[in-house]
Formats: sequence, C-alpha cells, structure tokens
Amino acid sequence: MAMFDTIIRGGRVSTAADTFLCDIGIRDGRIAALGTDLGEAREIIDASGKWVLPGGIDSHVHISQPSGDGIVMADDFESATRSAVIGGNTTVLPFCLQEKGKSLRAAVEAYHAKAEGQCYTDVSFHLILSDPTPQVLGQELPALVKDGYTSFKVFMTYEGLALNDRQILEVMEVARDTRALVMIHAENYDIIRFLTDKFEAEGKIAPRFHATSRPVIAEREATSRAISLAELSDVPLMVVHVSNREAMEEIRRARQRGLKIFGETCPQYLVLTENDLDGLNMEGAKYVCSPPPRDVDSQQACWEGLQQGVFSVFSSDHCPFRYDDPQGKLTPKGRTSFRWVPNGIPGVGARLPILFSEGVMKGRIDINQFVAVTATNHAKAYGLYPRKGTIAVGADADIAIWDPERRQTLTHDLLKDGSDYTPYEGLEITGWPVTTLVRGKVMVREGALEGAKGSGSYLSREISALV
Ligand code: DUC
Ligand code: ZN
Ligand code: ZN
Repeated sequence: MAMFDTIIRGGRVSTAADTFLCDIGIRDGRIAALGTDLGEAREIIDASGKWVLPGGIDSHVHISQPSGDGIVMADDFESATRSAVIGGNTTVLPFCLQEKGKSLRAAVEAYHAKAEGQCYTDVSFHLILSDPTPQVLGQELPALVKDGYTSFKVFMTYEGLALNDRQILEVMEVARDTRALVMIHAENYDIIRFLTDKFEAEGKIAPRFHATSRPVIAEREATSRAISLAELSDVPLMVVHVSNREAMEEIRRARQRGLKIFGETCPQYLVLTENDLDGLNMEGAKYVCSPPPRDVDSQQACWEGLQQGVFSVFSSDHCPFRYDDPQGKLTPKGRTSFRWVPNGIPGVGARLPILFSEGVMKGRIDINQFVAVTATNHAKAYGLYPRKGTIAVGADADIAIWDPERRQTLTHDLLKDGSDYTPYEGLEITGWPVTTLVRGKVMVREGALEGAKGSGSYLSREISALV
C-alpha cells in the first residue's frame, strides 16, 4: 500500500525562513513527511524546475458584501475563491459586515449561508463593526471572538460605517479584554467629506477627483490618530491598505517605540498611480479604491515597508465591482460624479503573480520575504498558524507550485473572477502558480481549474499571535 496519497517530488521548497530541496509527502490532507526517497504514493507530482511554496493566504478580501443601494459586488464566494485558487491562494479571509441597526450574529449566520458549499479555497471571516451598541460590545462580540471570529475591522470614514474616536476606544477596550485583533481603515472622514463637496460644487466630478479628495494627509492623520487610540487602549492594531510613505512612517515610528502596530499594503499601491484614474470618460473609475493609488514615491515607500518589515502582510483588498454595469462603476445609479463610484477593485487572483514578478523576480524582495508577507504572516496574524501558512510536517497541505520562468501577460480573462476587467490588464508577469493544492487536493493543475467548488472549508480561528 502507498505510504502517501501524494508526493510532490523534486521541487525547491521555500518557507518564510528557509529554502531547501526536498520532496513532500501528503497524507489525509496534511504534510506527513519532508525528505527524499519518500517511497510510493497514489499520485506523484513532478515539481522539478519548480518552486514549491505555501499556498497564499489573502487576509483582506470582500465577497458579496452589501455595498449600498443599487450597487452589487461582482463576486460571490464561488467566483472569488475560484479566482483566488487560480492565483495560487489556498485560504481567503473576507469580511462579514454588520449593517447599522442589525445584529452582528445575524450577519455572521447570513454570511455562512452564502459561503456554504461554494468555495474552492478554505475561508474564514473577519467581522466589520458598524454599530457598536452596548449589546454588540457587551455580548455579541465577545461571544463571537470565543467562537473563532478573532479579528474585526473598524472604519474611520464612510457613511454608515465610520466610528468616532470614542466608539473606537470602546471597541478597542473589548478587543483588549477578548484578545481580538483590531484592523483599521484609516482616513480622515471630515477631510474627505469637505473636499468631496468642494470639488463637486466646482464641477470637478471625474474619477480623478476621487484621489484628490482623499489626499495623503487624510490617511496620515488618521493613521497617527488610530495609533494613538491603540496606544491609549493598550491593544495591537493592524493598519490595513497603507498607500504611501507618510502613513508607512507613522507605523514605523510606532513600532520603533515598541508598540504592537502592524501594517498591510496591497498590489494597487505598488503598481498603480493616481494617474490611472485619469482614463478617458469614466475609464478611471476602474481604479477607484480607497485609499487611492498615489505616486511613484509612494510606490517606493510601500516597497520599503515590505522590505524592511514595517508591513507584515501583503493582501489584495479584493473589492470587485463590474465596470460596464448599472450596478457597478460606470454610472452608479445613473450618476456621473466620482462621489458615487463604488470604492474597490478586484485583485485576489492577481496579487501573488504581481508580487512574485515585481518583487522576487526583480530582486526587490527574496523568496522567503515573499512567503512571509503572502502566507505565513497572515496565518500568524489571524490565528491560523501553524496549521496554515507554512510547509512543515503536520501543517495542512496547502501548496502552490510555481514555474518561476513562465511569462504571462495579465488579462482579465485569465483571472476568472466575476468582474469584467482587471486594473492590472497588460502587466507583464514572470512566474506563475501553475499547480495549487488545498489540503492535499489538486485544485488547479498546470493552470487549469480541476477541483470542485465546495472543496473549501470554513476555518474557525485561534487568537492572533500578534496579541
Ligand atoms: N476599504 C477597503 O478595505 N476595501 C475597499 C474599500 C475600502 O474603503
Ligand atoms: Zn478599508
Ligand atoms: Zn478592503
């Protein structure tokens, strides 16, 4: 009888710490042996000439999230996790949004119903707190943290989502007591509201003014304030989707002072700029996300943040809307001002190839840093380590086999998400995740989807390793 279900043979294996040449023996969905001459298996996957990495964990994606009147997100769990696995991911963490006036627990139950039986990758949910009532803070949230929802996001901007400083402090107090990890969207709400009204009144309504109305100052100020609130509350904080040097430096300074402040950046801040919002007519709407892409120095700062460990995670912030669709970006609700363009861009399938190509192949980061910021650190931050995020005996066999030489022009067609475009169309990529296994099951083989939807499971999570 074969010792293993599968052996991945002859690859160059990298973790966040090491690179070694070995075979991987997989049994019952887990890594059972690392070594050579592992013997027989029901299936041998030849990985010679390939790089064998932990499957990507994307800890910042939005799927089927309520997005306001008449606007509908382009991805459900099936299409988002399909794109994720094609892009080398094995776990994604979307956000379960509490709508104002509604129960958090009810939102979680409804979100589970949407995911059930639909996923190609494993999934787990963060929460979004929009209405921190005494009932939510005193009862629902602590109970949900106990049940494995050990991280949640709060917003400093957006109608219907923004919490004021006092509310954030109240939420942080619960996070401290329950040991949940707080994630924060840091932009100054009043600056954005003031500039949006002003530009609109001046007739400046093109997508470009989305970026102008959300300047670096708005992000830097809110980042600094969020850090102060976390310091006062004595809680760790993950500042998500950091776009520029000033916000990055706020996080660096806080870390140098010994605070547990962590940062995340995303592909749009490495390869897009605000000039992309300048497209003909409404084309720029394809790049409208928040915070917006900035300038070349901001891109450089985000690279430095990744290189120097100021950012511990690199996520997609996949937040997909169709472009040419009345429920999407082109003319939301028949209106043409940037104010109404839904914020967010797709990226769950493109995230890993972009960082591999622009980062590893261009020598900006090494392969171990790549693994750390795309998988291992996500698992540690969000209570999935060591089950997920590494290649080690006993870990889930979540593995992406990369062809480091494969050249590919990024096109939307390749990514198989539910949107109708990719903001990264035409980007030349070197290196591609050709074969991906989720808990030992081949989901993508030589670039073709092979696994069935419903193979992905829901993951209840432990307390973050960062708290
Ligand atoms: N924040 C996100 O995290 N995603 C998309 C839009 C936003 O503002
Ligand atoms: Zn956000
Ligand atoms: Zn997001």
